Amino acid sequence: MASPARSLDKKQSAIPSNYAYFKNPEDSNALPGDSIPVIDYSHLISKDLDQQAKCVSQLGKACRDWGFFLVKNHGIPEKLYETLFEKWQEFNSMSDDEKLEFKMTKGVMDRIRFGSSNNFTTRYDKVRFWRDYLKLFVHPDFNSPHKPAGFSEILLELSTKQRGVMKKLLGGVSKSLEVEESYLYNMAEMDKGIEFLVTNVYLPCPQPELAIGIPPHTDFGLFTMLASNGVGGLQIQQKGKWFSVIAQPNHLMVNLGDQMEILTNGKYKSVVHRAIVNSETVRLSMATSFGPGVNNFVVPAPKFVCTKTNPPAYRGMKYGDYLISDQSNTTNAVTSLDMVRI
Ligand SMILES: O=C(O)CCC(=O)C(=O)O
Repeated sequence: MASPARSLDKKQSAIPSNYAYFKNPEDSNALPGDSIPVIDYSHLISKDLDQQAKCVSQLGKACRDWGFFLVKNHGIPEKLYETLFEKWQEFNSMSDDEKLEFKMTKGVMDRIRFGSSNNFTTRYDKVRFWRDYLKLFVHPDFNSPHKPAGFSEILLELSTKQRGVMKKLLGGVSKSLEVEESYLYNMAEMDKGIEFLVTNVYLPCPQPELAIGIPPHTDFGLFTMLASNGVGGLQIQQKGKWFSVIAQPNHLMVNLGDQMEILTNGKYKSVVHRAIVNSETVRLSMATSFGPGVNNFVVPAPKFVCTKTNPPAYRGMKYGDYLISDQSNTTNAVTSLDMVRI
């Protein structure tokens, strides 16, 4: 289970050939993401209704134009993320034997799953990815490794705080679609919603222009909130062009996912993104995907469908089945949406 990225000799100047992803090194390049929208969360929850309405309109524009935005002033202390990343690094520095109990045993619905590269690292990957991960289901039931000491506590605290931010953001997204604040939350039965948390580590890579951390993909949930240790690496696609997201202190990065595209009948799109690597610095990230309840049958919501002028563009599917199918993907398809597109 040792990740080859981890066992590389420090002086080694080339990646193992099964990590070569980019045929043309220039394909890892991207435009600077300085025009990516930034949402001021304090305005979204402001008592000043004009300020709030302006923010909702910015949020709607970000969802329509980018399927992605940064969130500042979200109120979650930066220190919590720093502690989380310290604990995540402590986890990574445990021996392979110590981590063995967290390896996937039954399948992608394992509540705790540690691994390297993709979900099925040895059986299916043609090209391996330059990352190790820990995947946890943290809602409706909270699951976490019991070591190192303090890891579980910080994961729970962050996940609880992020859920509060998620609820407000989803309310803002609903309002931007001119439906009541609780509309998307209720349609997706978010009280029972699946929250799937992934911590990633991307070690310095001797040939970052050839390797990739995570290849282009969309996320399966409604939206994903991402925090990092301040090292850049996330790139998003807009109109066929790649943009590098600038990692700004204590800004959350939010990308819309497949269930948002389905529920809104394509008004808001799930954004394609990827993680690239660098040769200098360890990059750490924590991605939290907020999705509907496991048994929620997700279809385009009635308010976004009109049989004559705007028929449903997606078939319905139970969210639990969608998630399993997405995570079991053996073809490395960019998006699972193709399963349900009409
Ligand atoms: O680490 C990142 O920037 C991206 C993470 C991601 O896309 C994922 O975990 O699915």
